[in-house]
Amino acid sequence: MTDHEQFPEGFLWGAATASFQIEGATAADGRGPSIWDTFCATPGNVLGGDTGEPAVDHYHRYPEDIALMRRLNLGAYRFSIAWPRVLPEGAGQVNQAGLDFYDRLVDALLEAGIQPWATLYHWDLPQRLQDAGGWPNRDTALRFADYTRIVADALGDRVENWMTLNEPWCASILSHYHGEHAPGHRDPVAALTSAHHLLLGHGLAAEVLRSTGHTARVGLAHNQAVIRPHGATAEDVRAARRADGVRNRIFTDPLFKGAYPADVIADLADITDFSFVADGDLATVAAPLDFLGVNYYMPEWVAASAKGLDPDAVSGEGGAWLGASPEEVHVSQGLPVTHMGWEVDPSGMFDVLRRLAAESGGIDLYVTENGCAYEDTVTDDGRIHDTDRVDYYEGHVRAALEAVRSGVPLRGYFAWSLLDNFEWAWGYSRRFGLVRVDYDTQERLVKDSGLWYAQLAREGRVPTR
Ligand code: GCO
Repeated sequence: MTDHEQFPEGFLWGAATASFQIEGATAADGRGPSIWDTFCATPGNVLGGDTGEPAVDHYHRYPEDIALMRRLNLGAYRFSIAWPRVLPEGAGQVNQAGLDFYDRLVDALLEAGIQPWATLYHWDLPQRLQDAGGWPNRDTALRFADYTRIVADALGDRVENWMTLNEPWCASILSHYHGEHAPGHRDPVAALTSAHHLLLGHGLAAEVLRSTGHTARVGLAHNQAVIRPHGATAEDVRAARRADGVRNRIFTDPLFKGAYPADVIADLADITDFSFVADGDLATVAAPLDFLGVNYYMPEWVAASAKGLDPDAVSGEGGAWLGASPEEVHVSQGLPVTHMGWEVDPSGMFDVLRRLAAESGGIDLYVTENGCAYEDTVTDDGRIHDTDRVDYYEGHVRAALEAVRSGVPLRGYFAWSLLDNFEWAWGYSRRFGLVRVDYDTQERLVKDSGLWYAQLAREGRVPTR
């Protein structure tokens, strides 16, 4: 047997989920409302009028779901904690029953031999904090640190690996500028202010996690975009630089260099003077991380203008990204797409890992999300032969292995997602699971991709097919 398909000893295989996407039980045991409950309640925001209820009822079915994780041979499970379960009002009175749910979950994971990897914020901000101004309000970062203290005190004796935030770009710019996610605003200043306050919240939470006296490895899960110029022209290269600035470097430069990038400050000068940055903030944000989580799905190509391009390939006219000039656009390359319409290109995974390994100064990297939605069908044999999803995973896992081979300190990989679930603005219409959920019965069924992944996780080598 050759070893060219083999991952290093100890490489961690996991799967990821997020509280609002799977838990359901939105009013159980004293949980308060989150901005996603509010967002879902407004017609037109979420496809089909879907809501977080009942999702996949993981709140009640977690023992069954942990049994599935065992079947998939997972070494780790990345989940998120719902802030409004712990603090229904966002601050103040702790809801012990909500905290107890995570206590039971962590105990059950450890008993099953699965490492719990906890994300503190995967977008379900307590509605009461939104009413007080949400992430554009600096106070939210301080409340996030308070919430972190409560969770770390309760779980820090058993949870070692913590991610403060999931995808700060989504929680700030996608939700406050593009309006696609809760709270659904379209205000560039609010978006940039939110981005800074999320980073500040991350830094403050990191300090809290490190002060508990328990072993805590602190990271965050960042969806670094892989931005490529569509053409080799100076204009397209410039468009790509601008997009990269506001998608990536506006987060990674504060984290790794303790400063906002000068070109981004200049590009955004008409929108903000960055006066939301207070003295000392950037030192807090830039405290060294123990690891970086990388969420990767697809690359993106950008062009300075749609002139001369196939109109069907072009999108985002009039404001493709925050700070874009109205002419700048995204351009699809005609590659195969997933059910999200996202182009499949595993070389983007290799590129993003190489780049972040260089920029993050040698800390451990983990792919904290990678996966795909396809339109699954249950065939007559009662199974789901999702070869498209297996192909996607195989291509990306190979790209991850290539990155490891090239010296990237990649230590693990989490598939998105364990279960089919609530895919945000797409509701339940997009299925990302290794395990299918029948939304009428809540029955779980391991897909072929799940069986493939179970073999990968057991053997630590890419399965032959
Ligand atoms: C994200 C989120 C997940 C999504 C997944 C698929 O990366 O956007 O972390 O919650 O469901 O990425 O879109």
